[in-house]
Amino acid sequence: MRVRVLLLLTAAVAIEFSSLAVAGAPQSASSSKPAISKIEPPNWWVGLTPDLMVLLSGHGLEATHVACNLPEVAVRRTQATQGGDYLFVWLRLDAKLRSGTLVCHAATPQGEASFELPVEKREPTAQRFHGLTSDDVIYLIMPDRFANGNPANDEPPEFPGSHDRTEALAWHGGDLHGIQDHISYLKELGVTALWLTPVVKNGATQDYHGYSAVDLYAVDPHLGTLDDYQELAARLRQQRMKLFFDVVPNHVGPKHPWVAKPPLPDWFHGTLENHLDSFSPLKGSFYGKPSGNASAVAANDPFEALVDPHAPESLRRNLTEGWFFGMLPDLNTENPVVAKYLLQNAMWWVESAGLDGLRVDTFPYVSRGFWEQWHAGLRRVYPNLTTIGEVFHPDPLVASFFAGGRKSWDGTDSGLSTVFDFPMFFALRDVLLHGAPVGRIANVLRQDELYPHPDWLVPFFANHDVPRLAGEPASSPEKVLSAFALVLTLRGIPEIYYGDEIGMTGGGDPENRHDFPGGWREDARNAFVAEGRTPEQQRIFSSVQKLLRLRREHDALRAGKLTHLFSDDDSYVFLRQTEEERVLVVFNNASKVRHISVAQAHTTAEGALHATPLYGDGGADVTGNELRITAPPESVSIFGLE
Ligand SMILES: [Ca+2]
Ligand SMILES: [Ca+2]
Repeated sequence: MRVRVLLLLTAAVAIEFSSLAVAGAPQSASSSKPAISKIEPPNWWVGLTPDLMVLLSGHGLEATHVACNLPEVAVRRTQATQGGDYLFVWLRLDAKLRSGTLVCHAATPQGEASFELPVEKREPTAQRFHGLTSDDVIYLIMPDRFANGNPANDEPPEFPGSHDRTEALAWHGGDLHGIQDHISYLKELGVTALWLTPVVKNGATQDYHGYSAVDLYAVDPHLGTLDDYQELAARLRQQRMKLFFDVVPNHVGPKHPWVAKPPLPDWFHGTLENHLDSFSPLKGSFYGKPSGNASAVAANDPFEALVDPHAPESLRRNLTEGWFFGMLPDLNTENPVVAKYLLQNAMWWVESAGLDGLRVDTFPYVSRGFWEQWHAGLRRVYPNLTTIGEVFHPDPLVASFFAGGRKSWDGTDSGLSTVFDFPMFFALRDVLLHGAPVGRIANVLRQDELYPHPDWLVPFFANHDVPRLAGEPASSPEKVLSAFALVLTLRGIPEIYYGDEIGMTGGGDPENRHDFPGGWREDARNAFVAEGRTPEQQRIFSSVQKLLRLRREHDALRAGKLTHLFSDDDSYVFLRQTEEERVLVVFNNASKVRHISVAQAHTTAEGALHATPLYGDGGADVTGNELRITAPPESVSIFGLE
């Protein structure tokens, strides 16, 4: 209950509340001269927000008086914490403020320290912050594993021993320059938007994945610099491609300096010594679920209790306040000061690089009240920004609960643009690899009604957290191509995972994160170019490229209404339709050829007299009364219907 009450308070009152909480904490008076070692954010922009909260790190910052040089900037209040090792400064930025460098002096009885905060003009916004549409296809890259554009940063001096390509869990040397060097490859493939796993600075030799931040305002030196990130974003924009930042408001890395010394006593949920574990206490039997997990890949945690209006708070708290894996420090997103820090941080990345969206990690593990406020703050400045939440769960009822666009029983609208279509992911994997009925696909689609914007769902068959599809024992190149064809023709904004377009193999993490062959100068083969691919790699690449081209050429595949024509244990036939065209997609999962007849009357195929093959080896004979379809084993075929 405390969480809900806090969030209902106005920001100003809530800040006072947190200051009261701090007043009671033991703090030793500092006698050292003031020193400032870090300022967050390091810069800001004119006209972005009417106020700004600055977090200074250093020493001797207690009993501080802060004054700044620009008359348009007022210091509203300050608060020193941790015996003067942190100082929060709340600034009001007058609308008359023009660009300049704010120089502030922090004076204490022991001396004086100063800090500078450049406040810049915003770049023209016309080409930035567009957000996604169904014209887009997202390509997920783990930057350490894609291409090494700058061998000089492979092992930054502050991280000795961190680089070793022979170690699956070490840094491999891929970087932002490497991605920039291969924009032409991505254009040739036909994807339009990049989602990079987190580029923020991480702290441990095994944190190549980026999800263990130690500095939320810096690019990891293995990957490059902020300039490199901004240059990559600009080069992508020139090519009309979009860029997504992977944001993790739920937690930071265990080595973040905050863990030993939090800026506020309740900066985290709990402490290093005493915290909850995100492991959900919810047992399957609570809701009468059969024991065992029939799905190919288990969900992160049962999120059912978060969705259930009748569940007791005790079933939810581990999930939203527990430390992820029991080890990742969980930010106290109910504290308005933490919430302000996280909102400003997200805005800083979006503004710094002109981003089109944010992929939001571990979405259910953060309270919905936080998301509502966070999204409201972002949308005030970036109304078109797309946010995609990770809700790792097979049930559309659970996944849809977290999508924004309407208030749920808790009176909260998460504000999230959309979610990854994990239910479709689970269905596709079960169908392709584990003999589940193909009808599972239609079963996921029939529940689209649950989502405020089903056309924005992000269908996918792989990401960095699950085994490569081509690496699964029951897989085959045909199954990989079926997965691509389905994901690229079903409704929504598809996401594909780097390297799947050449059939990269590998099991679970970290084997699903191998280096893209040819991304390193010393690689024997360069699969970024046709002559460097094996015949099998080239076959998959050409088919994916063709599917992406078809998607570009046919409005119906991007924006058309989807209707089922046929569905059973082995096959699914559906139609995508706009006012101008109809496109027929036929999926046969059986190991033998299939002949399917579909009566056209009272279906969206009514009136069609001809089918033009667009993709695949299937056949379709259209009589006007009946579609007579021949579907090869383990295949997808696509036809235009006239
Ligand atoms: Ca490098
Ligand atoms: Ca949390």
